[in-house]
Amino acid sequence: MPIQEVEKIWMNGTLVDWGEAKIHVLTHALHYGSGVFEGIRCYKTSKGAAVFRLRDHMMRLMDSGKLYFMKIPYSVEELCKATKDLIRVNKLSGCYIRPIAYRGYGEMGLNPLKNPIDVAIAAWPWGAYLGEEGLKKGIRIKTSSFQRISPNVLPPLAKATGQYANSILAKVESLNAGYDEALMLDYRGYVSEGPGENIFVVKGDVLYTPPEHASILKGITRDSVMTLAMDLGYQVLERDMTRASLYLADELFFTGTAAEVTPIREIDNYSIGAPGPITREIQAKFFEVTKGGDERYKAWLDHVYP
Ligand code: PPE
Repeated sequence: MPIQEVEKIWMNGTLVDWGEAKIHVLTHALHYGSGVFEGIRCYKTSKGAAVFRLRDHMMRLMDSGKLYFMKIPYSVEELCKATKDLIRVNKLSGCYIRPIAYRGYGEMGLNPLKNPIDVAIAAWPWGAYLGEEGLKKGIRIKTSSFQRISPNVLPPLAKATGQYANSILAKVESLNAGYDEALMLDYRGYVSEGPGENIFVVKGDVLYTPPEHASILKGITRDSVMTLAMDLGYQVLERDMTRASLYLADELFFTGTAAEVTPIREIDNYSIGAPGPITREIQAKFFEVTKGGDERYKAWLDHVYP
C-alpha cells in the first residue's frame, strides 16, 4: 500500500513540505544503513488524538543511537514535542509516526563519526500492518531459513536501519513461499521474533514470550501486553522456546506498534486455529487502552490536543 501523503515533515527542527523532505544520494545512511529509527502509533481517543507510549519510544531511539555512537542532537522532550506539533500541523488523528536519526552527507567510508546526524519525523495514516483480515482472522507464518541477528553480530536491542536487511530477507522469503509473515529463530535455534514483531504463545492460561537473550528487540507493545495480561490475571513467563512448542500452542499472536496484536492461525502448516479466547481478550484490551477506554493506563497516552 503506498504511503498516504500529508502536508508536512519535521526535518532537523523545521517543518518542510512533504515533497521537499529530501536527502542527498551520498547520505551515509543510504550506503551503510547507519540510522536508527522508531515506529509509534497515535490513536483517536474520546479526548482527541493521543500518542501511545511516546516517551518510551523516544527513549529507545536514544538507546539505539548510543549503541551506534550517535549522539542525537535533540532531547527526548524536544522530540516528543516535535512529534505532537507535527500531528497537529497535519491535522491527523489516528496515524503512524516514524522518527529517524541518521548519519548524513559529509564523508564517505566506514568511519561515520564526522558525518552530521540528521533527524526527521514523519507521520501519516497507516492501517493494519498485516491486513484488516489478519487482525480479525489471524495470519499464516513460516519459520525462516534466515537466522535472527545475534548479539555479537549486531545489537538486537537497537532499532537500527541496517539491521532490517535481516528482517527483509526473512519477510520476502515467507511471502515468496505463500505465507503472510516469517518467524525467526535465534543463533541457538530457539524462537526469537518476527521480522517486525514480538511473539507470544498461549498454553493453558499461561502466556510465554522469548526473553531478551533470544536476540529480540524489546518491544514496547510486548511490554504493554505483558502488563495487560498480568492485570487480567494471567501468568506471563519469558522463556526460551523451540519451534515445536509453538506447533503445540493453544494460541499464538504477534505484537508490535505496526502489527498491534495480530493473531497467528497457522505456523509451518501446523494449524493453530481461529484466534483463541485469550488472544481475543488481550487484543480487545489493547485496543481499549490505546483508544483511552481504560483510565488505569492513561499514563501511556500523550494527548496531542490538550
Ligand atoms: N521486533 C522487531 C524486529 C521490530 O521491528 C518491532 C517493531 C518489534 C519487535 C515490536 O516492537 P514495538 O513496536 O516496540 O512493540 N517494528 C516496527 C517497524 C515495522 C516496519 O515494518 O517498519 C513497528 O512495529 O513500528
